[in-house]
Amino acid sequence: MATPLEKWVEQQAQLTKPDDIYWCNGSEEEAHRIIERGISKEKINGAPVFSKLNQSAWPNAYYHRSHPTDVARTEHLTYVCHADKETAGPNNNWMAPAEAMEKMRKLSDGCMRGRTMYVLPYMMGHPDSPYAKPCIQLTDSAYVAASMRIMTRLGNAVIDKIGARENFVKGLHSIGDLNPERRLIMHFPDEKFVWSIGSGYGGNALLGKKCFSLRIASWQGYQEGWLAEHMVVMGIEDPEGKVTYIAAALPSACGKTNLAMLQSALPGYKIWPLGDDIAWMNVGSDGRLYAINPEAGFFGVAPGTSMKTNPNMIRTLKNDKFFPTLFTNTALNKITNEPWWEGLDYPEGADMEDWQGKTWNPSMSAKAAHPNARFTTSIYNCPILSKEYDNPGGVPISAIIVGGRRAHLVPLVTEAFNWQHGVFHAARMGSETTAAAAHQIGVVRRDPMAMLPFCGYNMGDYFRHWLSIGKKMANPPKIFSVNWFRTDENGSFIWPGFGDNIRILKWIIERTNGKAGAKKTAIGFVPAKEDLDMTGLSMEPEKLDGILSVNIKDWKPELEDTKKFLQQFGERMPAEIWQEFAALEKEIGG
Ligand code: SAT
Ligand code: MN
Repeated sequence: MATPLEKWVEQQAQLTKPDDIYWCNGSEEEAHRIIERGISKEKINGAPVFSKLNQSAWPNAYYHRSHPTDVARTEHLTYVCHADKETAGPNNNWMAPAEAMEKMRKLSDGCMRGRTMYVLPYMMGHPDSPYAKPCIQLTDSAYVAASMRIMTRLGNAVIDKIGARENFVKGLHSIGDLNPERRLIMHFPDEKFVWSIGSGYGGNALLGKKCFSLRIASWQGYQEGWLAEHMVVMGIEDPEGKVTYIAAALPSACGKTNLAMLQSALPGYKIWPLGDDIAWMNVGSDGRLYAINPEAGFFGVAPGTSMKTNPNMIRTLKNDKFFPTLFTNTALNKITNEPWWEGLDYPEGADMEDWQGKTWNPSMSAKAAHPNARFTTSIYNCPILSKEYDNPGGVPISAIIVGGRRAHLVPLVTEAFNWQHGVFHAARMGSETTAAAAHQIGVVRRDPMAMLPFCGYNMGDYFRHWLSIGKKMANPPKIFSVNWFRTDENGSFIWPGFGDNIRILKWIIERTNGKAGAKKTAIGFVPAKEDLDMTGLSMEPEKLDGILSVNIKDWKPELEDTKKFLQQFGERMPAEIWQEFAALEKEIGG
């Protein structure tokens, strides 16, 4: 007798009409075959899905160009289909589930004709973790199939885990005709189902990532009492060998991957990453918050990544342990057959093609790599991976960092007075937009907890949920906000960032164990110049003072903008958040 899983796959095949169906087992040998199909059979925009890169410089590496209209998440085409609009909240596009299903059924009828349907059984989280979830994604893209093997724990064992269950996590993905007019990413939270058509790019197509592990999982977490967050998870080892774990929320393309594997500028400090994008967090029986990274790979922004900014990422990309590593929409040096992007030294004698395959040279004003060009590589390739990564119980979190990209106003680091105040910090978080999603770049958008595009339900309820999680913990993490991105009058970054961010992390972990000093300001505790370890970094004292100071009068427009944002959530926004707002308003004065 067919299992519910087999029946479901069969039903989707009847609708989408692939030429054949292939059940993936997750083996390396199979991954080679999928890549091979992408080289010799499947095409995107008339060109092969993959080409093989220079294997001695970049072992296991393959190159992919996505369709030129399909280079970033498309938030305006992303819907969360709860039974009612209020539950989805003003932070989501909403469509009634029946209408959405009907629309998708029409778009999907025969969409896999001439292609193979890959059945991908994958786990989000370690299979032994009580927090892990068995999932199935169907896709007609070799690129997506190969990427999912990197980004998740993919294999046959998941089929056994699902067994006779009906309520496994489901994803149906087709690249369709890649026409943005027929592109939609639909979420059905109560059914744990994501249905995506018309895109082959990252977060739109690798459905285990933002679609399931954030939008659907955040809704599950809300109902079940845990948190699914857009956060880095990392351990920081001090010179005595003590490791403190932290989680950090920064919007897409604000340096989460660089933070997760930072190479310390302070001697004696070491970083042990567990994840660079997603954290699932549960309250443990000891009253602390425990985090796992449900993913198994990195899907990071290539431009700006170099031996100077993130040597550990370059080492990860050059590691040949786990097959394959993918480069998407970078430039390509035809002479050496190596990927290239802005931030790497320009190779002498290069014959460069840009991300669209057009001849390029450095005198051109356009970028060679797309600003959202990505690499996809297994977390097991990371030479500094935390030994706790596969711990099914996760790691205890001592500090939560929230941050954004702000050229002005917001100090380098601020510690919230307490959990509730920290949730308010997160609620009013803003960031200047980047190329990770298709919209105007560089305008401030409120992005609480870096979750605005990923919270699968009303954000007013989300803050209430955060407040209630806080009440469940005897020993909650401290909450900090950071901003590495202040610029001077010439538009240059004031703080060096990257490896020097360890100075801020050191202050943060010392605040969690009462060792570091701070001064109290209207928005929270901020380090005085002398509270930061500046050993080996020369910086004009006035500049450092500038990025550590709070001129509360300047915060008026910020507060007005915050008010407008919070008001959208009406009755759903908890009174506690408005209390914190009122307290700050009072500090700013009329
Ligand atoms: O495209 S993804 O959503 O996977 C990456 C990102 O925007 O953070
Ligand atoms: Mn992200």
